[in-house]
Amino acid sequence: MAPIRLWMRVGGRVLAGILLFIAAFLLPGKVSAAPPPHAPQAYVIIQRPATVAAWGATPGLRERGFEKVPVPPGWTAEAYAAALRSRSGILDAVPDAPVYAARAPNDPLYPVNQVGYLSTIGAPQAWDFVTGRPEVVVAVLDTGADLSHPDLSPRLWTNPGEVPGDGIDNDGNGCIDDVHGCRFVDLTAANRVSCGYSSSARNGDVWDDNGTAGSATHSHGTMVAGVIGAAGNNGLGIAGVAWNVRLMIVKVLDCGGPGGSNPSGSMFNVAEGIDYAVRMGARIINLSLASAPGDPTADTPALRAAIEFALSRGVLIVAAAGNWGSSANPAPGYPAAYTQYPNVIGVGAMDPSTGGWASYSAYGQGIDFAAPGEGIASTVRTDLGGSLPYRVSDKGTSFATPLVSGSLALLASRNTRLGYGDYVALLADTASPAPPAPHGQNWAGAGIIHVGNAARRVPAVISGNALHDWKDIGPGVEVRAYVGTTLCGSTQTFSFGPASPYIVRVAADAEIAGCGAAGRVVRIYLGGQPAVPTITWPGPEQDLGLVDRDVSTVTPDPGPIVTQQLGGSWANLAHLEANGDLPAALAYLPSNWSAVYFWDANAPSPLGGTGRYLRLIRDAPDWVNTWERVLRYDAYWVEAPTPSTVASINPNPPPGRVVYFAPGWNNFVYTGTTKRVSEALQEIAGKYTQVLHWDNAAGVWQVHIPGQSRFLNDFEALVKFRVYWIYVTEPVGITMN
Ligand SMILES: [Ca+2]
Ligand SMILES: [Ca+2]
Ligand SMILES: [Ca+2]
Ligand SMILES: [Ca+2]
Repeated sequence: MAPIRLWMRVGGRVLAGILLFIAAFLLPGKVSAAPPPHAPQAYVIIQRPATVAAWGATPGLRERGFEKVPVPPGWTAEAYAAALRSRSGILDAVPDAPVYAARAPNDPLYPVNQVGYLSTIGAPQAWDFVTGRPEVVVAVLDTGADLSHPDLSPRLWTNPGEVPGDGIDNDGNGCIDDVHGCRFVDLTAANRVSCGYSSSARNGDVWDDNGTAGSATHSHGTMVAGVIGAAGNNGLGIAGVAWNVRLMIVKVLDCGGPGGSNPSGSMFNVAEGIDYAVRMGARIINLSLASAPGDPTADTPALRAAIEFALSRGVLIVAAAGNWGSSANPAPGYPAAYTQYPNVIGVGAMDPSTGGWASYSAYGQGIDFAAPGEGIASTVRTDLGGSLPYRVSDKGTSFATPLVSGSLALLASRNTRLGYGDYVALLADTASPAPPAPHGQNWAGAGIIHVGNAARRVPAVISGNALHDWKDIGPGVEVRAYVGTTLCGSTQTFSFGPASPYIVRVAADAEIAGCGAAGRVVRIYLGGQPAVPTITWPGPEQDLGLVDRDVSTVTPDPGPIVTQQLGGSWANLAHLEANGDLPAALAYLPSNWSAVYFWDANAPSPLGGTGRYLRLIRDAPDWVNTWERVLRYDAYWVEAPTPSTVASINPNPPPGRVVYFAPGWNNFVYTGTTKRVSEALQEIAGKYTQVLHWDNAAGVWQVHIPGQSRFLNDFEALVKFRVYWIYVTEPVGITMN
């Protein structure tokens, strides 16, 4: 559990309250040697009969008889409450219940400039579950970013295939020295003049050059990046929505001229930027930009191709509606305007002061969500000479859009294994309804996002191989996931090469009551049988995408009677009866046996070394027989001409029995719990080279070679009471547990 602060957040008053509290304790004067007062483990809330409140006054908690009393040492809160309930003069007594503050970051601008709109979208509640994972990469296609900004530089994506500063495109992706992202800005007559550009080179120069010192609008890309993913809880500036994801900086907009008011670019460069971001591993692409409203020339084949490529890779494109909602043509620009691409998410802005449509926000077809677009605080360029590299209030769909991107990045961090459509559906299912706007048209899609409710609802995805005794069980077997007695997900095994894996989606408690929550145990059933091991629902900051969780049903232990098969010729049996002299001790065998052999691994071999067969041949003269006494759990061979069965009392050997093996082949009855060979023989790992089991029904040896792919092994588990042969390279013992 991440540390949870036990104070209530009330705007900026938290700090003031704490300082006063500390000051009161630090008053000079008395120095006391008395021991510190007992700090109770818990409290009980009692209720006495009400006292009379002042006439006309509403009785408060005290007047209504409520009081909080500490639980004495040695008592549980429940027991103490029960004892108090039996006392006269106390109407009721119950243990006090804990409450938790939604996780608040310590960034100084957070409580002043961010808590309002970030609470509107439920970010503090989401942070109780997830603050972002570095493997989730969000590409910011914008004017670039200040790569040196202290709240951004720790969170930048880095291209592992690129050597910085050598002027070479080391990874051959078409972009030179693209360490944190790539620049797709073509030289034009206009930007040569306004920005001083001299080249269209594709390189890693993605520094934000939007605006000039003293200009009112600047740092567009640096701001957008900060809204998504500024480092949170680092005691510095602001917190992004997702504190720990990584930001890929792709520069597709120019400097915007000396005033910085109108950074611009070309739709083809945007398409290139999308293509680059998808190829380099971004899961979410933020576009706080748009074409002119409904501009048909912006709907280009290249843009469509880039979006379709992103769709094929499951990458989300989150695009601003535009800020012309009060103009003659209020339709969203491209790409937000697309309705045919489920991975393109159009974002409109709401005004937190009214809870409704922000009048500048474009509206109409293509809008999927709304988010606050007013009073947004973020990072700005450090090289423009401001006293703080932050702006505390800006507005526009440009800043509503990264709130949605950051929220999707949080959901993708909580479970990295869901599809893009799952993340969108989680936001849609939990969005707050948006009030209608005067124009009566779609400005908010599914509503105003609430990532706190969405994060609570993120399902787990559990995948692995479905096995019986850790051996493949084939496709088409029903897989069910239960938490307690609640069915939380189901699927079937499918065929994948020689394996039959499963991928099951398991609902969270917020979706199906009783299902997943931190620490709860998920049990998988295969074909109706419970499998092991069970899986614990991950806690905060852990990934709900759980891979390689192989689960296996196991052959149950035999009951009080063990039945063994006697084959048509030689059969390998375990002696489960008491120790005894031969042949009387084998009286339980069917009468048609002709010979029994026992491999004595410790006896001197007539050929030199140790290990030889001892024999007992029926009706042979005594001198022919070399085997005189049989011990419990010895495995031996029986020759019998017709199939029959042998029933013995199951002696249920206690766990902890140690069986010793000499170098070479050894024969043993496994009496531990049925489990993986590697696990059952963990004590002697590296000291055995083969395990064999004779399959009486098929008349073949089954072979297990440690370290070999399980698909090449004939068996993968040691099953209780089966007989095995093992080849060991040195004297060893195994404990049967
Ligand atoms: Ca490169
Ligand atoms: Ca390079
Ligand atoms: Ca920060
Ligand atoms: Ca859309």
